[in-house]
Amino acid sequence: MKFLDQAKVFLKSGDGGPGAVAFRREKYIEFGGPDGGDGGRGGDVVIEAADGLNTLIDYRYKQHFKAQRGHHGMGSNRNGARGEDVVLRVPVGTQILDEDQETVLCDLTEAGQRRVFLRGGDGGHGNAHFKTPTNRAPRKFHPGWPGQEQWVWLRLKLIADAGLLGLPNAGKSTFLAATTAAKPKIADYPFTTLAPNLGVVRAGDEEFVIADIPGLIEGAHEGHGLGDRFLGHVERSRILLHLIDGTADDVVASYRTIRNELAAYGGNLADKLEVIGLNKADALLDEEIDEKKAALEEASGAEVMVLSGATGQGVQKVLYRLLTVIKESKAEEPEVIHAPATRSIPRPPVGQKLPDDGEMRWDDETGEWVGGEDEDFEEDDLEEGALEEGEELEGGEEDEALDEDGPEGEEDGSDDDTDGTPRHGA
Ligand SMILES: Nc1nc2c(ncn2[C@@H]2O[C@H](COP(=O)(O)OP(=O)(O)OP(=O)(O)O)[C@@H](O)[C@H]2O)c(=O)[nH]1
Ligand SMILES: [Mg+2]
Repeated sequence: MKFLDQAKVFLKSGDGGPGAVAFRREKYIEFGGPDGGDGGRGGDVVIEAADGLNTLIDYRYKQHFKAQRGHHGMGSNRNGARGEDVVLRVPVGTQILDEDQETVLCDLTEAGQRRVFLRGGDGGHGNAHFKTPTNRAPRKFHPGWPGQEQWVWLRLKLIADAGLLGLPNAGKSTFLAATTAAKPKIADYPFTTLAPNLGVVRAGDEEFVIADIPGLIEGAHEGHGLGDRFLGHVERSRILLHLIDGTADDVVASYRTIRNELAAYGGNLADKLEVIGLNKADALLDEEIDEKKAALEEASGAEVMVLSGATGQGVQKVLYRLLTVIKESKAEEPEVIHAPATRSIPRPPVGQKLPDDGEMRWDDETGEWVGGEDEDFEEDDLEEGALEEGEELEGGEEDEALDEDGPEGEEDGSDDDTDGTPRHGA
């Protein structure tokens, strides 16, 4: 399977549906009154962490995700139906980043986790809502609140308990293949592994996940070789297994190269617990093993384990060591990742112009909607609306007649608005 660890996608939640303008019209019931229902809420954009996925490859082919808009309200006080949500299924360990590729907006670390990332716009009120003692037959309605839209980056950081590190050809993929059911490509040339592989190690009742990532070379942090971008995948692991090819002439130089790259990468990688493995022991003479082990122990100041991924020598001991550390670490801190709070933009305050009018904008710095006038919607503002059924329009004419003849004729020219905005034609 192809591995893709980042993708840019466009998300949009559904607009709210417009409210309806309708009047009750029945035989023998004169001036039946407004009965236009409210519009439905737009669908949300939901992000869900799904088990069994380990790539964002799907998002290379489809990049636009739009939730359905809310349905419009109807006569007889029927409210519009809610728009359907759009659900993005992503692998566990996916982060959602802002367009700047730095700000983490959402972090999905557990299977089944669901976040409403962009909320659908609320539906607008139908004319039944605008009925007041002074305007008993309003033709006003609200067009509904717009959905939110945003370009974001999806970035996958695999969550493995243990990360395999080493120079190309150190035998990382061979180790993964020997200890798990994974079948990574193995060959005696550098950069055989081009993308991370995950495998589950089963040790008795226990299991843990290890990640095999492409080999690092000197200068990886400057982009040499495949660079260090795959190090992100072991950033979240609890322990690193640093494999060193025992057949190399200078094992200490191999060790230092990787340690330097970890330090250059930053984050907490260089401080992570590390098990050092002198690998390919089957191809070494006993005195070579002793000599190289001693040199590495001196350079690292830590115990060095001797193993051979090819023959299985020493492998169980290494797994046991990894498992012990992982278990201790899980007992101390069940969750390695502290997910930052999701940031989402609230809808504009009711009674203000929609951003579509070019008058209100979300200001990221103040965290508020800015601009826009404090005025209500007039039906004149709306070119098209919820006037779906022709006969309901006629009802509106009766309503004007009623207004003019009504006892509160002197109040003509202002409607139920608190701000007293003049009505059209006033
Ligand atoms: N003798 C011996 N050879 C090994 C051992 N482990 C791996 N090899 C050989 O070393 C070569 C590289 O092995 P890989 O497992 O592909 O190494 P890698 O670290 O994954 O390499 P990259 O993916 O390029 O970073 C292959 O030819 C393996 O057969 C071992 O324990 N003993
Ligand atoms: Mg490999």
